[in-house]
Amino acid sequence: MVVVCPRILPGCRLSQITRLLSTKAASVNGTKVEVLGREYTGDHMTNVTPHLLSHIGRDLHLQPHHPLRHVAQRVTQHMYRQYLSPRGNPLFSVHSQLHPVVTTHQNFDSLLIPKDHVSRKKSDNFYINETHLLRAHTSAHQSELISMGFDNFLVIGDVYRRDDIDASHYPVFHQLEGVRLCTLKELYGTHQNMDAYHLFENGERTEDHQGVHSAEAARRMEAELKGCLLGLATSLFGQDTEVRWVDAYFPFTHPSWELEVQINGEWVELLGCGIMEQEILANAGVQDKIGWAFGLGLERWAMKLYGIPDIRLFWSTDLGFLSQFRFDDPATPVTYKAVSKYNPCINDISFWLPKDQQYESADFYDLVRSVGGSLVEQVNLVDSFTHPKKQLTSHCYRIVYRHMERVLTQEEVNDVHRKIEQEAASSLQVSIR
Ligand code: FA5
Ligand code: MG
Repeated sequence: MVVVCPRILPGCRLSQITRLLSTKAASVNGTKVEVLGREYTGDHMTNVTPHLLSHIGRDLHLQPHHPLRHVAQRVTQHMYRQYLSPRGNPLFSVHSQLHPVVTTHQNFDSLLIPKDHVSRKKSDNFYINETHLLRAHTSAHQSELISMGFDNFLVIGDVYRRDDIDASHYPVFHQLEGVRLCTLKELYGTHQNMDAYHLFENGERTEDHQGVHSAEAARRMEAELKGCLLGLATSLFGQDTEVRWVDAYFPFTHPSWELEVQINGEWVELLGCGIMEQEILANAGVQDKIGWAFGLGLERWAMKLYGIPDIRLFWSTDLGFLSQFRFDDPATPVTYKAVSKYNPCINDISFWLPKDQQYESADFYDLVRSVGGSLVEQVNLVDSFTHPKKQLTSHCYRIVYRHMERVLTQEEVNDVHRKIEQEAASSLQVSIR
């Protein structure tokens, strides 16, 4: 794999560019840019790099047991519980596999972002060409989904922004978007004199509401939106977690707010939200509804929830990181423990289980921890089979040895591994194979 040119720039020789990395999911080759089976022709706006494209297709939010997936599932479950149809089914649909390449119309125009707005700059986005870019936010899908007839939906996906790389910034992160449109009846329920209530009026735009919205309808929507999101924050972080609302501005919502939470003594933005600009709904063919929307960063929520200190860790393929999230119930409480920067030593151990005695894997895990102490990072059952004739079951465990502060020697590891074998044979009555 040869990476010769950091990005396609005018002045970068074609022969150089054509040797750029080609991955399964996305590649750039000359002026041809391929992303997840779609092909585009690059031009003067193209600034996607092979390194950036290598993130496409990782789909961290869809990977079983990945912390971002656990968080996405918890948000989804919260929304399912909050909003049920009269027949008891969840109202929200989930769209988590939408193609990450969108048009400038989707990412900006459909959201009323002015033509000269700073957020369109080439220096802030990853453009495929003049008309297409890697979505900079999941809001890019709002308009098309509303046009398709969806009233309550979530969009979950990877988003791309040109940014510095440090502990809290990475050019690829994940957002979860929520959109809810309500009719008058859905917002107010059924009252005797429904004529007294209305969603729309022909008034002045104020700090609190758009000119087309009645002040009361806007207030109700705000209360519902904030209630839903505060409920989400307390269900994930606990009742005592301090959060605060901050007034914000987005071209596609008014009024708008951000929700912040404290992480290590600093206020961190968890999401942006607001009452959707009515023009967006009208452009998508919706006349009789009012909408709210929010967009949250899954990494930010996961960092708070699990105490993960660095956004780059989400991309780690190190089992020391991933194994900490290997649980099926996304609500399992977990606090992340730092992974050593030293290389691991991996040793397997196989034994026959005792025939006439109770055996639990948990007993072996305890034994490994008590003999191996801080040298052991992980123990996992990797194979189990029963011999048909002998009627004996064999287990194979993989033990990952790694120290937080120093390199381990193979002899040191072998020594501990032998002790574990001896101890297991004598106290658990297993026969080492
Ligand atoms: C948006 O992207 C809006 N589309 C959100 C929105 C949706 C507002 C619907 C109103 C209605 P913003 O750029 O602030 O806004 O990002 C939203 C959230 O994504 C932030 O609150 C944060 O949680 C997360 N986020 C933003 N930038 C980063 C980053 N560089 N790294 C990690 N997470 C980020
Ligand atoms: Mg923001």
